[in-house]
Amino acid sequence: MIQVGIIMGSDSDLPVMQAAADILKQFDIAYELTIVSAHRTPLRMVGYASKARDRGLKVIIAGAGGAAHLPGMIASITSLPVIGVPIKSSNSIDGWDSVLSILQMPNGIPVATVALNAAKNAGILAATILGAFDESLGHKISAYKTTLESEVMKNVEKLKKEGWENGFD
Ligand code: RP5
Repeated sequence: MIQVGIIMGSDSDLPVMQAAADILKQFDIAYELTIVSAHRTPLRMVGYASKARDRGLKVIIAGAGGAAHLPGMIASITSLPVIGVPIKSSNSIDGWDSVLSILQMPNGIPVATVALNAAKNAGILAATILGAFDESLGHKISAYKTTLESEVMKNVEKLKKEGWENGFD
């Protein structure tokens, strides 16, 4: 059963949003992915958000660039958690427009905003939300974090071998 809906304002967002799909796949979480534009397909946006919970989705990841109204508008309609991915798109002023549009939501309508282009983190956050209610998924997320730690510790050892004094261990 599909648990996560990944939506984006344009097909030009796909190269960034792909990372959310990739990490969800890694965690064996079923997802769907499509284009929903707040400005170009407003009725589709309302339909998607209104039906999401009844269709069985648990979390929505929404990415958009420029005047990025999609995540906030989806959050204004659905009772599901919405994770927003600001995208540095071709119409963006260095990504700031998108970051601020998604981040600075009014009281009452939160969007969990990740960093610019950080679709991978959006996927991890979606998995973490689902993992709060699913022990086996929770274990997978813990294991993933352990691999991150191991990678850093490998590099700590590598720097030591190269002769850098870390003064700690
Ligand atoms: C936003 O405008 C989309 O999310 C995309 O990031 C940006 C540019 O869209 P295109 O002109 O490439 O379709 O609504």
